[in-house]
Amino acid sequence: MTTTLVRAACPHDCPDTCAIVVTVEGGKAIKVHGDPRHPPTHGSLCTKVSRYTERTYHEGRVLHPMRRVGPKGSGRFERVGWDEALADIAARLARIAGPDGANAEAIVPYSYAGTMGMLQGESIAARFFHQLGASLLDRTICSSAGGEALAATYGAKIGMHVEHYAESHLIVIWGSNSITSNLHFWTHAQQAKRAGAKLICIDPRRTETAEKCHEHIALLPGTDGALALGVMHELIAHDWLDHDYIARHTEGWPALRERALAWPPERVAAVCGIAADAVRSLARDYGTTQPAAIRLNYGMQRARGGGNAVRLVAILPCLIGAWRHRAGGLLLSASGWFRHARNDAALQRRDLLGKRRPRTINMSTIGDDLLRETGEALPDGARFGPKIEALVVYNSNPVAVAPQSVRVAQGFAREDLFTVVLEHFMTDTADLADYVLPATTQLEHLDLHTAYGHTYAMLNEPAIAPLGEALPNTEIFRRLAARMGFDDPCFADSDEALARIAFRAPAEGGVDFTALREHGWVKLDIAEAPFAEGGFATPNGKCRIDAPGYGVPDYLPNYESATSTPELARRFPLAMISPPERNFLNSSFVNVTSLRGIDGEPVLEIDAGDAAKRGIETGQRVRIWNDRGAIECKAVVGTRARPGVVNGLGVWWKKLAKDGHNANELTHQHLTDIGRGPSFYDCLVEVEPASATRPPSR
Ligand SMILES: Nc1nc2c(c(=O)[nH]1)N[C@H]1C(S)=C(S)[C@@H](COP(=O)(O)OP(=O)(O)OC[C@H]3O[C@@H](n4cnc5c(=O)[nH]c(N)nc54)[C@H](O)[C@@H]3O)O[C@H]1N2
Ligand SMILES: Nc1nc2c(c(=O)[nH]1)N[C@H]1C(S)=C(S)[C@@H](COP(=O)(O)OP(=O)(O)OC[C@H]3O[C@@H](n4cnc5c(=O)[nH]c(N)nc54)[C@H](O)[C@@H]3O)O[C@H]1N2
Ligand SMILES: [Mo]
Repeated sequence: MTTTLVRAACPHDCPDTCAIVVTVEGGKAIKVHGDPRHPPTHGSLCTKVSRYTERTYHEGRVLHPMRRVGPKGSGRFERVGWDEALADIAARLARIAGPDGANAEAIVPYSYAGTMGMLQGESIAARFFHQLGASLLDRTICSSAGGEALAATYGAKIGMHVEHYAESHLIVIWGSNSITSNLHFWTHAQQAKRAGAKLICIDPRRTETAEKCHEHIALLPGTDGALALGVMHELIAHDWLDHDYIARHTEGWPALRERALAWPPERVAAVCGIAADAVRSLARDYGTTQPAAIRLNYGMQRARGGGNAVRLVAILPCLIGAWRHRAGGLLLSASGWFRHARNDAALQRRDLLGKRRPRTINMSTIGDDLLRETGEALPDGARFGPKIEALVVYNSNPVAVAPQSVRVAQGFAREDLFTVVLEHFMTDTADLADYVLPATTQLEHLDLHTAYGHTYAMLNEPAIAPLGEALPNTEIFRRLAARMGFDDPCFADSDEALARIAFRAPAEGGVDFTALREHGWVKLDIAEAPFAEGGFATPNGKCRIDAPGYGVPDYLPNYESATSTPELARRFPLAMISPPERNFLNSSFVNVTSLRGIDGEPVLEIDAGDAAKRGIETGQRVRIWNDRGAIECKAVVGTRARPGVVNGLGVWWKKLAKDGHNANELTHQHLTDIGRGPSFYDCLVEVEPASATRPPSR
């Protein structure tokens, strides 16, 4: 039997985007391992992706087109041929779109980052929906608050090289559980720690990462903006400022300086629920250590004021001149470094819209939007447009991941909604589809990747033939386009042809495809300390402390908190956050038995004092509820949760949880201050021992 090694890239929504080598024997992928030559990920894979063959050959893979036979949600499907499925889907979409596509906005694509691939993400799919004139989708569910906030401040989502954290003398890990969600960064941080650097973690939860740092500041969720203002207060009071850097490379500091002076440590401490000395000590470390680096991540931006909080934290490196060093500054996302390299216009062909300007649906309010009628008045006074009649879902599992999922599931359950889901598995979303179409996994298709935690463009070669009748997303939309009679030649582009146009040419700041094919990855050409002399991506190169359209950032209290909604807080006194679970990737991998087995069932972490007050002990089943829903979990009492905050880990498949529910039944659809994102971690609940007689109904 011949053994071949195939070069691949991890497709998942994670900053690390690892280089993978797949071992193939007799046409079967038998093993995946990290590629040790890839500098940012150096040959190690996480627990999840090292099980990728188990996921690909999983007995639950959808391998044939399936059509619903029972009532919506009954889970009864029959196998149909591709031709029959595509003919019927095309006919139904054409009927909904109406003559001349006048009602095409009633059709909505729903996709996110199940794969982050440039081809299997938004290439032929985007062309298809543009040609159709379907509603556009605002892809806000993960990072839009922080992303837009960073771009408002620095002009783009750009920051430090992840490798340089190894040389930092102080690392502040702010709103991130690196060991869980950014493992390869953690390797660099550990290197720095061994060389004597101090590590500080700012996170309401005592995470695996927090317990390995020298200090942990367990603030209340959504209060990071106040903490950043408090740090500024101390930097000013002790004159730990780099006046020269501020004068030359920022604009708007005087107004923020004024604002920060109103935030002495005692006020910050009261808002954040921490000791005033913790604020002083953080500011002293930050103001007196160089090079100082912040690893900011998306945890803090999932609350009402998340965008402003990101802006406040992002400004700190300018105040102390941290950017002068290559091991100083900040990294939230590196994806903006690829903005000139990617040729999304060529891949996605927005020009196919012509003069049409379809409405935009925000994916974070899909629950409400699926339940709206034609022309309904919206909270901002605008009108909704046509009722949503069809959804085409790919690379996403909205029934599990979108906020306030009681409403989402209600929407998906509409008998008059036509839903097509392209998937690997029968997820909670696929269960509510009219058609489920089998998609290939990363081992079975060609793709290209950029990254948001490092600066290497990557290639993924197919390692094995598609299983069963599975097809790449690109091919499914190609065939559907043909059925719809879309005759623009762009719908005939093969994956190979798409790969060759996905990046601009090297002379235009792009990536050489031949080099990519030869080496598997290409590093972008970026200066070692890119902002040592300012030169941010803003029009005048300065950090915009006062940014047009955003103003000077400020602390905004949560939608739900003791100060903003005291009456609600009396009924629901605990703040719930629901951060990622180490052994899953959002809702992906929940169905991989060996990974689910590690935890067995969803848990709720609760502080010992809060538990004692409610008569709750570890291992006991508890009911967690608010006005939006109720779920049941196993309680874990202990030090991971701080007083007043409970942690419900992971986005479980509802149907694989004992009670058939997940944490998103408690979250709401209010959007963040910046970027129109969800505020998953801005959520009040109450907890009690689950009674044997009362089911978790609402
Ligand atoms: N294993 C694993 N890895 C993942 C994922 C996964 O599900 N599992 N998800 C991937 C995805 S989609 C993303 S976007 C990234 C996310 O990457 P990160 O943003 O780094 O991910 P998290 O681990 O969610 O870190 C968020 C941390 O913020 C904390 N937090 C919650 N609220 C607040 C707050 O108000 N302030 C502060 N300071 N901290 C807060 C949480 O307790 C959590 O520890 O991770 C990716 N990597
Ligand atoms: N309560 C709470 N909710 C959250 C979060 C949280 O922290 N707390 N995190 C949020 C965040 S950060 C994010 S990014 C979202 C993530 O939400 P999603 O992007 O929906 O992520 P997943 O849950 O991983 O679902 C991705 C689906 O895509 C499928 N898929 C993968 N590759 C392919 C492919 O090539 N083709 C097709 N057709 N399908 C494919 C997978 O099988 C999987 O079912 O969830 C958000 N929801
Ligand atoms: Mo995400």
